[in-house]
Amino acid sequence: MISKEEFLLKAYKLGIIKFGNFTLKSGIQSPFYVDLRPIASDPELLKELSQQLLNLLKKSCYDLICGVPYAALPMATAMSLDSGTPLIIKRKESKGYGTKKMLEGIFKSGQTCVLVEDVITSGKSLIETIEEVEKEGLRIKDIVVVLDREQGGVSLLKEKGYNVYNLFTIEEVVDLLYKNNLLSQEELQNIKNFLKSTPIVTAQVKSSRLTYEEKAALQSHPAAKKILEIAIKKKSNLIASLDVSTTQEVLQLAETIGDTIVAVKLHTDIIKDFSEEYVIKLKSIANKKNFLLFEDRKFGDIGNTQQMQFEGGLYKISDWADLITSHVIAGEDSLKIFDSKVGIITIAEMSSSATLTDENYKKRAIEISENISNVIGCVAQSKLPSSLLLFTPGVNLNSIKDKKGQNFNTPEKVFDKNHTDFIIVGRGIYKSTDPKKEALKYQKSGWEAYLKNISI
Ligand code: 5BU
Repeated sequence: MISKEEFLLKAYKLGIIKFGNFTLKSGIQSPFYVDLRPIASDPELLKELSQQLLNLLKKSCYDLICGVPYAALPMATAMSLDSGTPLIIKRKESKGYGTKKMLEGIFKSGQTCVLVEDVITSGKSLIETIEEVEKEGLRIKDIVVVLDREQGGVSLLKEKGYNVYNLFTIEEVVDLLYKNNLLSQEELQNIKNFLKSTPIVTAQVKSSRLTYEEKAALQSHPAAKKILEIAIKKKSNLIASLDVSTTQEVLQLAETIGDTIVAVKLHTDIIKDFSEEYVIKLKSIANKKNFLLFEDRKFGDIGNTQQMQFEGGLYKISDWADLITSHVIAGEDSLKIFDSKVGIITIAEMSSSATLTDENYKKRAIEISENISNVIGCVAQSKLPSSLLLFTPGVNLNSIKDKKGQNFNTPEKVFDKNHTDFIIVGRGIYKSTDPKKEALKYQKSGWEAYLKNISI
């Protein structure tokens, strides 16, 4: 491998940096212009660049490489060939949802992907790529960049928790060129003044999370379509978890807060006086107030037992639940026994401290969920691929944890960080002295967080 300086001088000869007076995309007048694309016209130099970039990543662990389109594509390809790491390709053009994929190549959610970028200015293109890649369930920890124009992009990405490794900063480049008599003192000063005086640009990026309308168009299961339609109609993404112990309390709460929610989530096995009559009354309130019935049964057994638990026993869940939760612990076949009418929500990741649902578990849970047609989404505490709806429990506006292992986040946080679809609130509502007022508060706060999430 040649030195960085030698590499730069060879690249300079190809015309990757020009000095003069240039108008940038942003309208700013710049005394230099950088374009790294010519490097691909010199295969030896491209190979050299790939080695330099791989060297920056020598302490990183990753399964895949992805270049930010288009300029970094040859670089990422060369790195893939050099390192034997599979390449994935991100499309630049927008696609008709449900028809073409945004990421091409073979990958599985949960894998770690390194991003490669040629020049970073505000970080906008990188953030767009990150959103697309993470949406498919891939993890990004490291980003490698050939040149940092020192305009705010690197700090923005670091703030967001990514490691950014850059081969050069623009300052280093001009210093090296000056040292090699390729730049006059005056030009050097001119550039340095420009760098000092140019305002830091903050990337304004359109969020790439899908809207409820877009998700409804993607979903084929009736329960998924229904919950999204209710969300749009009621301007609510709130699921109330009514973890109370009598049918009277459930019915009363359902009646009181029914207008503000998309579903009532239940743990029917904690109710003392369950009866068929209760189910009839609850269904009638659900119809009147337009919300779904969601039994949080968390099935976790072999298919044969789960089927008996779902269809039989006291509760006959299959008779009335629109949605149910199930673990994936017993493997894919155990999930195939549920009636196709019920929407299954798998448990991919739990909200409790020290849960065993680590990254690898989540990755496998997502794979299984994507293979079963009536799985409509997952319970998780981080982003999911856009084909699955994300249901987030552990939401509370007033607490950060309880004393039994539960962790809470605010609606704003789970939308902002995880692009959730539905918030699940238990004690925040049913334990309050005024559940109606509190449900309205969560409805409003969840909806505002969603609107903010789709607009930024
Ligand atoms: P809370 O009172 O807001 O903590 O109630 C949360 C509800 O969501 C409760 O019924 C839990 O059983 C449920 N839950 C959860 O809190 N965390 C998880 O990871 C899963 C379910 Br899965």
